[in-house]
Amino acid sequence: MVEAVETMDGWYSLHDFRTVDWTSWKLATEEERKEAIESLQQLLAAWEKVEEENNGSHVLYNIVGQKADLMFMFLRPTTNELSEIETELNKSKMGEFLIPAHSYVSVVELSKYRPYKVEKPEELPEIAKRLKPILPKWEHVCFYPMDRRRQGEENWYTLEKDVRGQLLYEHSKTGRKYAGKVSQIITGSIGLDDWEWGVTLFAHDPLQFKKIVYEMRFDEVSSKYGEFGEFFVGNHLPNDAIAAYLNI
Ligand code: 76R
Repeated sequence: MVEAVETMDGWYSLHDFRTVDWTSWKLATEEERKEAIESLQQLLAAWEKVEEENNGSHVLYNIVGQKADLMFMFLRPTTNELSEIETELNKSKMGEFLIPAHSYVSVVELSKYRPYKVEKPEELPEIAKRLKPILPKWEHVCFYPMDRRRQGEENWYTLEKDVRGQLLYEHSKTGRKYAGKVSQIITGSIGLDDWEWGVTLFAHDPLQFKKIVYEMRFDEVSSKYGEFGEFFVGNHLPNDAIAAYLNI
């Protein structure tokens, strides 16, 4: 029988996409808009405190194109906290002007394809840091979900573990060429959301998303076994740029 791989799982993740209801935003009074921006700043300040205390992490990006306007990505130890955050945002004054556009639930994942010398590698500081990462606040983000193919001869789930491990090792060699240019967080979503993995990439230059994804298309693990969902790409929205972004 084909052996599954053991995974190391870290913080739960919520990608929360919102569209600004620009019509009601424009109809709102100056005071209401101010109150709404302040409510968002308050939430961000509270989430920053969580991040400083290493109990989670978050980022906010402005999505390019019509799929959404904003993407929040939250990492927390439990799905309850993610749900609370989502509700908190909905209840806030800003929430009155945010229409849910899309969401994705997953958990930060590393697999144990390569052998580790210790029994509990998830406790090694460098691994623990990758399972519970402080999200980079790089200028650009790219998010998309993906599956491993299960069709005819191209079935990832009938490949032996060492073969899958070898293919992923080849894949990682392509990935490493982008060190410093692209930072990736792989989140597992089997049993949690519609696709099997979420891919979140951060870059200083959005062209690097096209370069890495294109180059990886030729790695066997993607050319034979990769199926991809919808792509979202965005620009970092730092706290001090939110008011200007919403200013009308
Ligand atoms: O353990 C590690 O993180 C190192 C080896 C590695 C694994 C096991 C690795 C390295 N990846 C692994 C697993 Mn990856 N990765 C993707 C995508 O668009 C595409 O074609 C694929 C989307 C990108 C861009 C990317 C980048 N990787 C995985 C898995 C889980 C598969 C499974 O278990 O079946 C998926 C879905 C996936 C997808 N990967 C790297 C990168 C980069 C940049 C690296 C090098 C990171 C580094 O070494 O610093």
